[in-house]
Amino acid sequence: MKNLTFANRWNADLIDRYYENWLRQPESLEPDWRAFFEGFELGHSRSDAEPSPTATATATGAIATNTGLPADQILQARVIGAIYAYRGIGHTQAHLNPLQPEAPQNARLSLDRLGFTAADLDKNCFTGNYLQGGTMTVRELLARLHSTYCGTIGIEYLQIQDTKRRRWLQARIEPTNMKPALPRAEKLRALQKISEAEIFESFLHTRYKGQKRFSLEGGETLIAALDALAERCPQMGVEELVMGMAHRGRLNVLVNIVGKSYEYLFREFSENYLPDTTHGDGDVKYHLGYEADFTTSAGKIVHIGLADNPSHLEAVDPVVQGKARARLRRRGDMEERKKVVPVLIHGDAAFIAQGVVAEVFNLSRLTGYRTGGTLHFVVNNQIGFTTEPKDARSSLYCTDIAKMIEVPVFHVNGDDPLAMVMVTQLALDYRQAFGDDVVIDMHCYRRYGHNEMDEPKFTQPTLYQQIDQHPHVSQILTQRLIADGDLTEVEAIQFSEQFQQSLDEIFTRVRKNEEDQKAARESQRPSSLRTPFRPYYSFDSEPTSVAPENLEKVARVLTTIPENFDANPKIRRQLEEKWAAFQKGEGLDWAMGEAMAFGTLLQEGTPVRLSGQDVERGTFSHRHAVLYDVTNRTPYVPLANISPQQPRFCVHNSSLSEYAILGFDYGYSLDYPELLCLWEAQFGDFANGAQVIIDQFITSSESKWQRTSGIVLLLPHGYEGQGPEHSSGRVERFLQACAENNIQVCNLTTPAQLFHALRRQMKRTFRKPLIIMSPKSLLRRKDCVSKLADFTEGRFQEVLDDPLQPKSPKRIIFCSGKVYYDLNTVRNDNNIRNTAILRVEQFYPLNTDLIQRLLKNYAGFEKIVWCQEEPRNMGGWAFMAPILEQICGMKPVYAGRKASASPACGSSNVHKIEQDALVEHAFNA
Ligand SMILES: Cc1ncc(C[n+]2csc(CCOP(=O)(O)OP(=O)(O)O)c2C)c(N)n1
Repeated sequence: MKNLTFANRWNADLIDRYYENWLRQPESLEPDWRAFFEGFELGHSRSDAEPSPTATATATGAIATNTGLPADQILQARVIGAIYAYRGIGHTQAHLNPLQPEAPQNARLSLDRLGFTAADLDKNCFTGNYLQGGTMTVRELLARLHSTYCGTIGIEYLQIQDTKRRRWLQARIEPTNMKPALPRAEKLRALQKISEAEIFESFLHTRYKGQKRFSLEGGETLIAALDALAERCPQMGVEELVMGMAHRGRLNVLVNIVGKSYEYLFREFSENYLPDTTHGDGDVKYHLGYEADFTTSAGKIVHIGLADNPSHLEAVDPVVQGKARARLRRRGDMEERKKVVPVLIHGDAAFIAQGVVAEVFNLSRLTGYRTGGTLHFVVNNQIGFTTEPKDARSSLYCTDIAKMIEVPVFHVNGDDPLAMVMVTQLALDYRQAFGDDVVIDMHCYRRYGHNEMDEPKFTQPTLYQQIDQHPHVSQILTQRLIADGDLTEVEAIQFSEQFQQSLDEIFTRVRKNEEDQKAARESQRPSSLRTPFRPYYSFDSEPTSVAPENLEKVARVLTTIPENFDANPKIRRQLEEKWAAFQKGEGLDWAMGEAMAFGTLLQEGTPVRLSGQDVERGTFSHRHAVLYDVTNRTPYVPLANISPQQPRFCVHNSSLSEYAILGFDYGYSLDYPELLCLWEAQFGDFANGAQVIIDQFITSSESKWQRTSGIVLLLPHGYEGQGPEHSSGRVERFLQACAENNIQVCNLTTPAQLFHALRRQMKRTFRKPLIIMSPKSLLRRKDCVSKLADFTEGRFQEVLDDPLQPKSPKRIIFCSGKVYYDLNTVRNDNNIRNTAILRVEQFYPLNTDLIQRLLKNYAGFEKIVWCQEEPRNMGGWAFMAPILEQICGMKPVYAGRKASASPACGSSNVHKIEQDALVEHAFNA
């Protein structure tokens, strides 16, 4: 305790540390220190809480102690307690809600509950690690703490365990008192941006009555904040912002931040507007993305892109992360991750309620998925459609989910734009310093209904009466700037008149001159990455076979264990077998097919990224893309050692998420089309956890937004008696979504087919998502192997002919995937000669010409059968039956499981009985 009399700024950190230790393990400290912290704790404990044995409540409610400690030490302990209390819960009495005239009061921060009496106020105290130590009166201290932590900004940061980060924040928060000291030019710019935002909305409101625009009004401060962000980017080393946001205020952001021209946007609103797509379905205007260069007031360029997004709230979040990661790679910033910043704008109701938000937070520090920190803005208008916060969340704040990753959360009153600008600048600086996310929760309101056709007074009559009376944020800021001497009344009026006038001019021009419209539209087309929609597909491709010497180089690396590397003996043996197979030129298995596709692509300069749960080893222990030394777990990645010049091979075990991870990799594939980007599901069944990404992005983004992706989905699929959730990649769902050549759906049966399919994916001039029902038992099936010649000479075959080429078969069985091997076994075992088996390797786009060509060799067949292992309402049956009928001129017979509510049965015995029956049926039906 003696030390305490010497408490000063140099040992404030020490006191802090002792305090943390005391909280965790009081007995670890000396008795003096224990007594000190007990006093401290009493100082800021609730007076109605159970008193500690050493404390008694006095008649005034203040706490007296009988520790025997001198009064000044008790006072000092309470001072430290008060500092902690304000830092921890000051935000609960910050004035955040613009619709409330007063800030809320939190009794825990009352003088009484902090343990002070009026008589303490003029006593001097030591401030510990607050403002680097020093002395001031208790009155001054409390006033200052109140002003810092309970103004129009509420800050939550004590959830951050890392002292460095907390100290950094304190150094920015406490000396500035969280009172923005912006240069006049920045203040005027904020006003200008808010005015532009307001006038833009009111312009659309009066000119395009009845059209949905999801007005930002009530939250216009967002535009000033985003502008301040872009303005600060160059000095913080940021070259690009990758943004994602939902409907609210999107048009405003597109025009006032991203740089879409007014002409272009107004044209989309005009009655005569027809999108200029000849194919594809397009999308509503408040879903469309855009990208352009933003020029700062200092003449520097920041590239800003806003991602296209569907109505599904928050679904775009992981996509934006993937896009940002791809663009970081483009800019060669794969270590520090400072040049590109993802920015996500959320609604309060969606942010706390949509689970994908938590999934995305969880990606923020993972090696394969981190993007160097995301800035989150919440347009917290205190309502979700008609639902109020009490029905929308169980947490205090809509941002509480962010606390799971220990990042700072700023709550800001949206009627204080200068505070928003200050916090935004601070947030970017923090992100650049620590590579972490930051959350800014802007408390505002929604001036109209959910959209412009919606009457909010049906459900929130009193709230909306209040909102009707509430002044616009531009008025509030104008008054403040006038009061501070930054602006004259005349200047303010002039500014808004000028802007209104220029909008009027643009509007007239748009109406009058169709030609101008076209020119403006063309010149405003985003320059990169967006390709005109053409539902183009070709079965052709550049050759995908590989010269034997190149294959050998790859195979050698894949099967060679480095010297001094102590490999697992089973893996060593497997690699020896693989090398022997390669040398023999036959018996190359599935894993080899995949690894040789990756290896040869890398050899030719194409980078590869594979992501998903446990993909490094592979769920079924077949891949072993990363080997671990058995003595020290040093990793070795054979595919990263193909050649010194090769691009990166990235393989990442992912978090246990489908939605966020598939969204991420889809986003990656959009903005890095030169890379082979694969996502593997643990079992295909789990892909439906990512159904929103499949439906809203992968299958439809080309048609809606002219965005093409070459992502590959590997979905382990096959009926092997493992039960309802380990059998089906739900091929039927993908087939139902097929149209306009949007995706490719495959169910492959040989390693060489996989090799060519993966290589073909990168060798063509167009990109289409590739969905592969990938195998499980076939990974080890002895007859599911390919010859080396299939790699050096072959190409991908959409339909595989029968290798036995039976003469004049009476029956043709069509099938796809693993069941082929079961059929072939029965045919061999029973010496059946009159049946040909054709394999549909690519369901969509289906190469019907090829089927017709193959059938010519089997002229005279009398019956066609579609055999599948999936239930009748699943698998390829519904898709293939009408096509086969058309091609063959006869109805196909169905051989497969009966229609079923669940994809597979739970008993492996029943499975076997069913499987045997359906295979037999294919030959007898
Ligand atoms: C996943 C999903 N569920 C439901 C909806 C329908 N919906 C559209 S906006 C909205 C309310 C959103 O509230 P909030 O997130 O607070 O944003 P705000 O509209 O208030 O800006 C709802 C429920 C949707 N678009 N997406």
